[in-house]
Amino acid sequence: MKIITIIPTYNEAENIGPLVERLLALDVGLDVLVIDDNSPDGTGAIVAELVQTDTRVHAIHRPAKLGLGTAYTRGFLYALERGYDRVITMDADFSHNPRYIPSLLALTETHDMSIGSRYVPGGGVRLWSAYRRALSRGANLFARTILGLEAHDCTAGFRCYRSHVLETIDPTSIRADGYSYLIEILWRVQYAGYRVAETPILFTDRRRGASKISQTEIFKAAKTVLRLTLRSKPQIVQPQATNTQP
Ligand SMILES: Nc1nc2c(ncn2[C@@H]2O[C@H](COP(=O)(O)OP(=O)(O)OP(=O)(O)O)[C@@H](O)[C@H]2O)c(=O)[nH]1
Ligand SMILES: [Mg+2]
Repeated sequence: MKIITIIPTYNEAENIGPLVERLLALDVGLDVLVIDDNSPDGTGAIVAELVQTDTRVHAIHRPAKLGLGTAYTRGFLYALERGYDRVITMDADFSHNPRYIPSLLALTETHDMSIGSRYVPGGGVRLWSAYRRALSRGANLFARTILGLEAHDCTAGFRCYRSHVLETIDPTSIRADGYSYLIEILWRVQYAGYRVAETPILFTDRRRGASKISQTEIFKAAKTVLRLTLRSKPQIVQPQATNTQP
């Protein structure tokens, strides 16, 4: 089975080397794809060096900060073109601990998509301010009640998709960015009838580097939820269901 982990980066020079090293040391046989948006701190050069030293490391260098959503989409296309079976996404800042990857992968044996979730029993957040906690909780409550999403952590970026899911939902047509992108993709996946599972994770605030979340990001997420509410459910042809054991 071919597995790829997509990591979008913007100013993650201190994190990307150690993270890639941890990922490659995992006993699951995965490749890594870093999508860097010409980070001013030189993340791109570090990644280019990693590509030279290990054939499992791949990189896409984009000319400017084009946003998290389009970075994911670019990565999904790369993975689909090259026939990967599983596509994992994670942040570069060690908020998403690589040790959860085996559980995420295991869940995709019986489900079409898995989420590393802060909001299921056993999961949680560490080192987050009360403000960030409230914000994240609020965003999820909003998405779950208004959009009827069943997952408990709808804004989590730590996910694993079976590749046929990405083919069906066509990420290139998603206009939303950042958290909104994650909400929209989950919305499409759920309403296409795919099976989504969550595994608890302990989410830790970024170890190093600067935060990129902004007020604008939060307003954008709220706007996306409202836009999706007003739209009819996606008309996606029912895909081949995953063959699950009773
Ligand atoms: N390629 C690319 N990556 C991005 C962009 N914005 C953020 N990222 C990366 O996306 C991941 C998530 O972004 P974070 O800055 O950690 O966002 P967050 O977790 O909401 O907030 P903090 O951890 O507090 O900064 C990280 O790996 C970032 O480096 C972007 O415009 N382009
Ligand atoms: Mg982060």
